[in-house]
Amino acid sequence: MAYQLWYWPSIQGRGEFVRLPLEAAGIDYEDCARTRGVDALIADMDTRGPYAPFAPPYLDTGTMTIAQVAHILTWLADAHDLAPTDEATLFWTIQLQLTVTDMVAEVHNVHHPIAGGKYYDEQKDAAAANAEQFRAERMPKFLDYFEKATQANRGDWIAGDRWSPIDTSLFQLVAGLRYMFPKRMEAIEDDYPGLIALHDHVAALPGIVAYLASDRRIAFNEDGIFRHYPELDFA
Ligand SMILES: N[C@@H](CCC(=O)N[C@@H](CS)C(=O)NCC(=O)O)C(=O)O
Repeated sequence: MAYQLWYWPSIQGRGEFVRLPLEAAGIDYEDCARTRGVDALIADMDTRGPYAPFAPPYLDTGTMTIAQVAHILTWLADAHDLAPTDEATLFWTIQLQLTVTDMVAEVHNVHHPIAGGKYYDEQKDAAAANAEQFRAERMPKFLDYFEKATQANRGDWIAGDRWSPIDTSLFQLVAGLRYMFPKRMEAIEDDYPGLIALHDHVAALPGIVAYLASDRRIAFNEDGIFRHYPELDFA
């Protein structure tokens, strides 16, 4: 039976971090809110009682429902034999994935520094200030950390000789930052050769090539996490 992935249907958002390894591994899934509509997602969350996820994305495996991106990816990697087999390496890749979650939250707060429930237009001044410190301090700090992680392994991937979900997540991070901050990324990308090589290796995976060319890949847009507001992007 195909897994049911539930996520907002019009954005890449956090759901993309789950879609990518499903696509790369050729795992059968239904992107339910895209096939059934956004009201179906809201209704579905309501049916899950005390076990309801706090927020999408969540994956219904047929026997249980898992929310939180890093948690979903840990389960998927284990269930589909994608995870590093060595325990220390496995826990390190989960640690990296949780750090991706942290960075994604900060990326979101760049354009929503005051309140997630308010529009960007209502917090533009605070967003400009937040973007400035994000570009100058947080972005290089996170990217330095991930770049160093790419040095742990001689091969094409973060760990071992095959990709795992942290690789597809780092691909998405690079792709998203390039969309959101094209000027800033162009200025600093050369500092991250390992990360850019990793991005390119993921982009060349057959499942990812097919996915990116398909209409299943939603274009980046200004409703998602990685939003391009030119007034927030400087080298
Ligand atoms: N830490 C969670 C965050 C989930 C999350 O914030 N989902 C967003 C969409 S990207 C949402 O729908 N949030 C609704 C809310 O926080 O009320 C994860 O990584 O899955």
